[in-house]
Amino acid sequence: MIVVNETGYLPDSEKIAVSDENGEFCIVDDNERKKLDTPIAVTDAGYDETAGHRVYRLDFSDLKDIGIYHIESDKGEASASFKVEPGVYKTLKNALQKFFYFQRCGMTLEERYAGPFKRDICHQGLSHIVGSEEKISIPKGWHDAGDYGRYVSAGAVAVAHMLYAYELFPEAFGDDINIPESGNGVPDILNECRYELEFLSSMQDEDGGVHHKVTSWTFCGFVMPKDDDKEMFVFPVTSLSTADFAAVMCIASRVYEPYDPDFARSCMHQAYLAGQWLMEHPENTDFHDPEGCNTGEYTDPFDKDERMWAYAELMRTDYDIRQDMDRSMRTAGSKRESRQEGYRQEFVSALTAYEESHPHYDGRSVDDGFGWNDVSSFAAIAVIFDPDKRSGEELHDRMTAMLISRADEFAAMQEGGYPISMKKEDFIWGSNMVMSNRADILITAALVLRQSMGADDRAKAYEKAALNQIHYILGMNAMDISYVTGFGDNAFKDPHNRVTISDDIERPIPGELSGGPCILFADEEIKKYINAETPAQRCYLDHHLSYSSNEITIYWNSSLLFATAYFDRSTR
Ligand code: G3I
Ligand code: 9MR
Ligand code: ZN
Repeated sequence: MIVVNETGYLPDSEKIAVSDENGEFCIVDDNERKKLDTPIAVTDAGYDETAGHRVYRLDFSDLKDIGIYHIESDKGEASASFKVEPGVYKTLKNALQKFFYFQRCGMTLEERYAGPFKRDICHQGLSHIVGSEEKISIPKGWHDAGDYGRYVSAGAVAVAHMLYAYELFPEAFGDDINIPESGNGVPDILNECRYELEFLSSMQDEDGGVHHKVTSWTFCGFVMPKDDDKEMFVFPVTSLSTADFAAVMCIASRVYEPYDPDFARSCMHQAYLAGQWLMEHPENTDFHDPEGCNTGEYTDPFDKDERMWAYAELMRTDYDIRQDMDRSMRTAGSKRESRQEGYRQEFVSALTAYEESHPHYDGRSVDDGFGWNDVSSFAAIAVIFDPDKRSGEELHDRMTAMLISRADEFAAMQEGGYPISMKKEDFIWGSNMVMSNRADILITAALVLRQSMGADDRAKAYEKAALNQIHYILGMNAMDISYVTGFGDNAFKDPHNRVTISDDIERPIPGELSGGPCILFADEEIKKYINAETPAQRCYLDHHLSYSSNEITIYWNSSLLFATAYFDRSTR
């Protein structure tokens, strides 16, 4: 077996493939149908416990010419084919983003945008507030995943991945990915996120608290969205959702300001209200499904990181919305200063609590802080990239150290076996997001090193490590599978996605990232195929019934979109 990134490699980047046996290897040019004499350096990287085989790393970085190739061995093995070209990740990037359009709730997907995946409008009814007689309208938003629920923490995290990517490297994002808003002069990433932000906005109560989720009481069957006629419920307010909401509304108020100041102002106002609610409710409200309800919980026994993120963003962004939007006015006003001091104190107390009881409750080797259950790295980004350094030097340095030390740990993990930053225990539900989040942290750390520390060599090493994570996801793994639909000779085909299961179209929607290998034995289907001896990387089943290893969801796609957009930022 020879495994490669089946999408391809950038001409000037390091190029690594993996073989499970030693031998002589050569590159074959698929167009010319001839063997090349480009050298391939083979290193024995030792036995990889997560893969269950010995790893031989094949370095073919000397291959720089644009083309389509594959690798062959003297033992008769052949890899999938791959491209080498400067814009090699562009189509992938756009498909990962277009995925969000396909997840839109409450909208007819028209053929001119959706092609064969056109579908009727869904979930138009009012939603019943749990514990009251009241019914309200909760419009728009993205279906979370293979189910049709809409969950605030999940949505906020997906939007954060996308809006931080946009803030950090805006040059990666165009206005032409063929969604209904394309060509309106606003980058499509902002158009897409706005669809979710308007949903989020409707989840806030008048007192600032934000409801946890809107879903049916139990998951619907394998039907198209329009045929899901179960009653929808709005579940209680939680501190987790309120904090995530506050943070993401702050980011929104910054990035939409040049395009739509009124919308930006209303995001800031809602963030402010959420912040007030958090201060008045210092306890974690957590969330558990009530009796008989089985839709996603997104439960989290620890909300200090969410609060830390909210206060970091409020400290950075808050301005007096009663004043004009003029930037010069923003810096005036003592009220804002005293509010900021309040946020700062709350931030420090949440950060201290976080540092003292570092959770690790989901069993991973190192937290990335870039997913729905730990958002600490988002807080780091909010502080580190604040051009006004409103947190002050000391906190700025502390958050920088947090981020860099995570990146260092991830980079160090790539020493032996597959060049990936993963240990066995990291292959939990959504392991491809763990993989991809670590790429995102490595990228963010590279940006910090370049921008403020001038440490170019270290930044390059982080970028190289981040690309290896992407190579794994796109095919360089022990399953010899690409975990993005439509990308690669061996792309997975049978996601746990109710739309795909019921749309009568043979192929899946392209650009969906699978959750990936999961060692938790968490669905009946995969239990038939894995046991305690199965190597972590192989605890995967390309079957729609295996929701613990083969579902798709918004915050997995957005995580990979972050990394992919970074490596495609100059070829828009
Ligand atoms: O808290 C335990 C910890 O004590 C233990 O050490 C560790 C290892 O077993 O597990 C920890 O909890 C895990 C939790 O994720 C936190 O990471 C659970 O086992 C694991 O089952 C849980 O998986 C989540 C899954 O929902 C089930 O709740 C996934 O992260 C989450 O992405 C997924 O989200 C679902 C939504 O609920 C519904 N919509 C689809 C979406 C994607 O599958
Ligand atoms: O489709 C559901 C998926 O979105 C969730 O991630 C998963 C775990 O909560 O549950 C799936 O729904 C299954 C349910 O939990 C049990 N009965 C079968 C459902 C469809 O496979
Ligand atoms: Zn819907």
